[in-house]
Amino acid sequence: MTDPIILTTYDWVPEGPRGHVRDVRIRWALEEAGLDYEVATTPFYDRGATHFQRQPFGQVPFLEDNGVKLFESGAILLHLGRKSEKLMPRDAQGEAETLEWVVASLNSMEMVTVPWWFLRVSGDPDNGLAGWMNQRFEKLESVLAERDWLAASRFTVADIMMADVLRMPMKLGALDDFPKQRAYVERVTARPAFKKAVEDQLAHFASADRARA
Ligand SMILES: N[C@@H](CCC(=O)N[C@@H](CS)C(=O)NCC(=O)O)C(=O)O
Repeated sequence: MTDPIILTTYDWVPEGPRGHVRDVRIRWALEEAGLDYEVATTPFYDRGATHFQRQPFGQVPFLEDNGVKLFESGAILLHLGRKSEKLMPRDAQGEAETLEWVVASLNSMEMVTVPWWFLRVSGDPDNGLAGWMNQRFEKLESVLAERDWLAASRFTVADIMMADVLRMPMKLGALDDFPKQRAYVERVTARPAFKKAVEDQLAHFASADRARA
């Protein structure tokens, strides 16, 4: 008998990041896998010692799975991948491809997309990162010209991570010249588990608004 997995996110966030707070990646994977889970909260404004013990940077998400505690959305997705074959194949090559593309999503793509969009929404649209970011988009475009899914010729947690990383640049028009990536994001986010994850996150923060009113 196992307890539900506990996913922690903020108790409230401003309007801007709603739908994009990184707990959505984890909700999405949990929904895909059909794993039993509950959502817990930690204060957005008053980040105390308990929060920093669980997430050393005072961020979300973090997870507890029957005594196993971990932070970092990539680590959490890979942990869930080990729990469910729906998220990660069991053959060695398929698993290796899933691992490499989860890490590539974070360390080759998100490491430039986040600074780009953060500076852009902070009032510095010509922040000089677009050229570097576009080099990455050009390479990924070639990859996605040849396949529907990043790893193992099937949906995996690598697609959750990459599609979620690409969502904000796409929203801000950065993928306008990259049709394969736009089609990829549309294909992956058409999955019912993604739609439920976003709806649940939006409902969570809307209910926090009502509680604060
Ligand atoms: N590398 C971390 C990044 C986590 C992160 O940036 N979380 C955001 C929410 S999406 C956050 O907590 N931001 C508040 C802050 O950085 O103070 C991960 O992937 O889990």
